[in-house]
Amino acid sequence: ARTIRLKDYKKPDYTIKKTDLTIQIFENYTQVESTLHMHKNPEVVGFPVLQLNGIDQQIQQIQLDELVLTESDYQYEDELLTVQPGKDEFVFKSITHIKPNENTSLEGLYQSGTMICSQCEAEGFRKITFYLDRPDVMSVFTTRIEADAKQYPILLSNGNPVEQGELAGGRHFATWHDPFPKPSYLFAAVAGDLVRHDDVFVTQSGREVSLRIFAEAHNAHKTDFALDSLKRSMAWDEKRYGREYDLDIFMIVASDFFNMGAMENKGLNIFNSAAVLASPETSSDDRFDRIEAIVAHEYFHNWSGNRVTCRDWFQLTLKEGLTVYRDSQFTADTHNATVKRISDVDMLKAAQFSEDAGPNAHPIQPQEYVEINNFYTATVYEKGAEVIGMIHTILGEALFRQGTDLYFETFDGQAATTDDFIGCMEKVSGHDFTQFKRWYVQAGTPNVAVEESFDANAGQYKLTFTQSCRPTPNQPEKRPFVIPVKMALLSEQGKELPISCDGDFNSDTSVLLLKEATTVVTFSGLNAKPVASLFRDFSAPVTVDMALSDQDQMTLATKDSNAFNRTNALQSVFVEVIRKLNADIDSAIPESVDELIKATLGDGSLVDAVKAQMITLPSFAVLRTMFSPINAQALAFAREKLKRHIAVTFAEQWQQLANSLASAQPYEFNAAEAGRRALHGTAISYWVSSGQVEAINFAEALYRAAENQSDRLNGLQAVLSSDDQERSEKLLTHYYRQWKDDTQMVETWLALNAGQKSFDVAQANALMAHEAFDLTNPNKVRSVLGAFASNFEAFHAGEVGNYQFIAEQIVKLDQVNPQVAARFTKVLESWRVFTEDRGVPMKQALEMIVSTDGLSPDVSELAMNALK
Ligand code: HT7
Ligand code: ZN
Repeated sequence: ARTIRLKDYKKPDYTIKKTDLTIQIFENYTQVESTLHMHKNPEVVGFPVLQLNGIDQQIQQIQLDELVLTESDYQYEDELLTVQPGKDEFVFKSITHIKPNENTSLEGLYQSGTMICSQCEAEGFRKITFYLDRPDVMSVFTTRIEADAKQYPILLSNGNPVEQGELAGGRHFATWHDPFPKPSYLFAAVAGDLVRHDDVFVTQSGREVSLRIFAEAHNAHKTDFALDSLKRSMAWDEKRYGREYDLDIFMIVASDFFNMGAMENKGLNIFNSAAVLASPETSSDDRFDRIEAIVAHEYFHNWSGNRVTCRDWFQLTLKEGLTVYRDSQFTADTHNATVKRISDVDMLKAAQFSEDAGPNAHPIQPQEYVEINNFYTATVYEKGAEVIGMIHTILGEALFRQGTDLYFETFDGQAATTDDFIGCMEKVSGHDFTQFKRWYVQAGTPNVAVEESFDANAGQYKLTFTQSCRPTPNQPEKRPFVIPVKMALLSEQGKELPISCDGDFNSDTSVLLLKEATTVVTFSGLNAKPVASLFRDFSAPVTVDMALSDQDQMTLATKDSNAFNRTNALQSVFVEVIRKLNADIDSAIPESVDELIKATLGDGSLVDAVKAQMITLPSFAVLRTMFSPINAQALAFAREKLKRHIAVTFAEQWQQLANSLASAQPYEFNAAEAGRRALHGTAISYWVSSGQVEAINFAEALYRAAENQSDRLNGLQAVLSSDDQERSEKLLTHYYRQWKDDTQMVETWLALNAGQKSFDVAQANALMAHEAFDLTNPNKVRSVLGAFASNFEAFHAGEVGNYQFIAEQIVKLDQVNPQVAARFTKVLESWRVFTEDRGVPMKQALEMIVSTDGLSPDVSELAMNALK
């Protein structure tokens, strides 16, 4: 497989001004007729050959202007069709056949349940027809779809509908025109027997936009929440970013077979059913949260991604980092900003810090790739959003907004670069981002070591910040990053003190900038040693080492006025206790743990959701990034011991909360109610963990009586985490019987099974043989293999044979769906961090994968890197 490098970027020799497609869907194949109105790039001398991308195209006819080419006039090999146009302006036409019903990769045009749908990002369009399948070729598309009228009454594509009608033989057609030039990755087509739900949005300039959500009949009753989320997203983007929707119609289609969450195709978003369909009966609060965020994310792409797109795939973070940042702001504005920040940072630490520490570490702007699908990562998305967030932190809201306005105006209708974006920020602010741009090209999570000293006589407090960043593949040395430290100095009572210092400190934003490897800052006018609250709201994606006295740690964990930092301080206490227990399971649990839990539970100023986040122990996904080597069993025991300690010590309080936080009111999804249910679930989980029989009875009763999925899962998950195997099995059997006809509930059921502490290979095989499982359906695969692999206690602290099992599944899945298979190789890439008893079998499993014949570039790129 070929390595693609950013430094080799070259403008295309030819562009496609206009694309006319006719897609005729037949029983066993689909015919695609494509007419491309092409121009030679005026800067190019002579007449280079035209090479169009195309995968699995059965050629029926190739034509240049009026001339039908014979086989000797063109060449089709290595997924490229080569012709010689010999003109500045010409029409290229192809007629090809493709087989959507045999396409299990779920890229290109494929069958999903009863419908046919498309997925083109990043390079799926070349599976539909021959094309210059690269994002800097932007074209105006007109698409006509023809199909059997009974089987596929709904025919959709991008843009506005222009014509529809009947055809002979029970067939019909619909034609769509998208006036906005777009790259092929934003193309979409759908044919199906779908139920439609309508709404209307009136834009700020008074235009009426039709909103439509389509789903197969079995999913059709769950679209209200997504429609509502969409309208709120549209209004928010107008208000916060001045961005108005542009077409007359905005459509969403729900698909049961989908590789990722959703896709922002122009005017026709296609969603994984699990990321759009919600009902209180079947969706937990987390699911509602996720759906709202994904609907918003895809909608926001209409500007950050579609109107302004990426020049090449090395610019992916330009649209993804910015859009993740925008959707996080939307959720923060809509619900509770602290809750959102805590959960985003948790996710960053779990998914991105581990990526940065592993063999596939890459900067948010990778410099090379083999398979672009492998770069839709937490680094490009989530760390990319953190980088945008740092720009916001440095400039402040007003300048940041001027910068995005300038960016959208200047590059509207163009394929842009990350430099173009930064250039706009520099223009509006006069700030020099040259050094800051290192965040785009250097991989790895920087560490900031902080030392403090206090001179009581001079009233001076000194902080010394030393930044470093470990080597990552191909980057042995890093140059210093620009690191914004949002900060406050607190009195022992937690009061914020005025800041006067000699550092690069902005008192309007409370942000101190670190630019050197070592920065020393002296704060003056202090009559007692302050407590430093640093990196407030996680102002930079770094790890921090600072030795704090117990007293300062307590001040931060109980009194810091920044709720994010307060939570972080409390969680650090848990981490340190787990660290001690990990080294010696008999070590004593300090009293500070009890004091902190007591103070947190008794603090009336904290909202329920934050309370729940504060007292929940750090997940294994986060913990594992803090241990090297990881002794999986020791870590599992350590966390369990601390959990039981808190459970038993506060059993009475958990019981009281389990009762007082119960509600018989009808389900409502809002921040306060979701927070109440989160704290309720946390209390029940601790109470059950205390071992009291009443607790597990309470959890089972809650499960059985629940009228919404959040309550149901609060009860069920508590039972499943207990040692009561029999009861767990009974409830899981009951759950499946009750919900076996609901696709999303069945996916959850599979994941609940695979999430049990005792889950093993035998159970995994049984689950994969169950009628509910389907290897060609990514949601089902993720529910079983994904849930098993992220179940630390079962997967890493269980049998070492788990690694061989997952390797075998990856190899099998690779034949069906390489993109999804590749995601699972990441499970094994951290083999070097584990103690040998796990690390060696993990490595052997990777070796088995790599030695397999016919591996996809997707899997082989990641697996080979992991072994380097
Ligand atoms: N821009 C999309 C990324 C994507 C994707 C989506 C669905 C299936 C396959 C895909 N490959 C890449 C999703 C997003 O970030 O909004
Ligand atoms: Zn996106």
